[in-house]
Order: sequence, then C-alpha cells, then structure tokens
Amino acid sequence: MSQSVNEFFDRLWGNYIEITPSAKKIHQVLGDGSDIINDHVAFRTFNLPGINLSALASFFTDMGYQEKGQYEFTSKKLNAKHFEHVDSTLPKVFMSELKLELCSDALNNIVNRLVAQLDRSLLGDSRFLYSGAHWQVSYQDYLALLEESEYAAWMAAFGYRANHFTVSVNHLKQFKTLQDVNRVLKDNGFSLNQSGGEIKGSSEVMLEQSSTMADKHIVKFSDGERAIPGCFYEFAYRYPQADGRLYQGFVEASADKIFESTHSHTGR
Ligand code: OOG
Ligand code: NI
Repeated sequence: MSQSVNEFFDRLWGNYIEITPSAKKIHQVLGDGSDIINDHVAFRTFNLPGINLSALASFFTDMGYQEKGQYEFTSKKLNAKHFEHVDSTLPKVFMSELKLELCSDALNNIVNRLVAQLDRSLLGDSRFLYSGAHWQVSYQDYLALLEESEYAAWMAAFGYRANHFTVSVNHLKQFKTLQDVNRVLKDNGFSLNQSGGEIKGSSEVMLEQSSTMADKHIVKFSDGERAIPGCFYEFAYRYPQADGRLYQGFVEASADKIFESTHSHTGR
C-alpha cells in the first residue's frame, strides 16, 4: 500500500507539472538535458484537526524526515516548519498552515464548509498530499477569501498538491549565481516575483531565493471557470556555514515574500 519516497516525489512532480507547464520548460532552459536537483518542495494547509501541519508532517516523518526549523509569519497568520531527510539528495519539505483562530468568522465559515466535504478516509495515505481540492467552491467564495487571505483563497482553489518545487542553484552545472539564473529565465520570457526585490536574502543570511510568478490555471468553480494563479517554481542558492556545510534553513523575511508568488500581482 505505502509508496516509496522516490515514487512519492515522482508522482508529486507529475501532479505539479500538470498545472505548471513553465516548470517543465524551466528544466529545459536550466538543465540542458541533465538532471535538476530540487532544494525543497512546499505544502500549504489549514490548522484544522486531521489536516493541520503536524498531521500532514507525519507522512514525511514516516518516510524518514526529521523536523529541523520553525517559522512564524505574523501578518499572513501562518506557521511553518521545515523537514530534512537523512538522505540529503532528497528535497527538504517546507510546510505551512493558516491559523484560522486569527481569521474572521466569515473566512472560517467558508473554510469549514469546504473542509466538511473532505472524505476523511483519504487521510491515511500519502497520496493525499497530491490529491487537489476535495470540495466544490464558488468563485464568489474564492473572491471573499482573497480579500482577507490570498493563502486561504489558493487553498480553496487548489487544495493538496506541491505549491512549488525549488531548483537547487548550487547543483546546476551551467550556472554559478542566482543572478545568472534569473537573467536566463527573464531572457526566456518568464516573469519573476519582484516582491521584496527579485533576489530575497543574501550571503549574510546564507540563502538567496527567487521565484517565478505562478502559472495561470483554469479552475472549475461551482459557478463557472476562471483562470487564476496556481503553482510557481523557486530557485535557491545556499552559502556555506563555518563548518563548511551549506546552510539548510529558511529565512522568514524572504519566505514572507516567496508566499506572494501566487498573488495576481506583486508589490501589494
Ligand atoms: C511557501 C513560501 C516560502 C520558501 O522557500 O521560503 C518558501 C509558500 O508559498 O507556500 O517556500
Ligand atoms: Ni520555497
């Protein structure tokens, strides 16, 4: 029944590129046919029983992952943790959750109505993590969520899947810096998230990150179809620590801006 960690990531990737065609093109542009190593993948959820961060994280601890870092995003009302595998060739996992007790009653009512439609018997299998949205949602409710929390609106429309994969720039053969990667992406017509600057972070915090703006995807809302931002691709360059190993953590101030890659436009 349970799948291997490699099968899990293959299927997660397959599900992600179905709605993120630019990720496939980026592999051609950056990889030039050779393998791309992913630094991390990211998941989003609501902090409700059975589907909160700690519940979903157990799929990863079962696969041999360990919790390594904790993060807080006050204005976005999010918590996050990151997980690493003993096999360092496997991507890290960044998982966040929306703190519903800090959100309005109106938002809670919509989210509870959606989550009530979820078949709880699916929660025992790691396939849940790329099973999409388990509910009918109207475009009107999507817009109502968007007013208060873009994160909640994204979850309502896209549900359970990788929000993004992240290229490890350190492992790219043809590129030495994140600046070079960004230049080639822009030359090839990809638009990058400019919130907080094109490159978030620096050598001082030992991590530099950039990301595309999410591809638009047509979502079937209960009251019609609309094209809205789905998933994006991220790029990470890590610096060595005093012990010579690359820094493996995340940087709150940078992550706060990466979340905005699923906004309709940046700089809000
Ligand atoms: C996660 C944003 C943060 C990072 O690498 O700092 C992040 C999200 O958009 O769900 O991925
Ligand atoms: Ni990320």
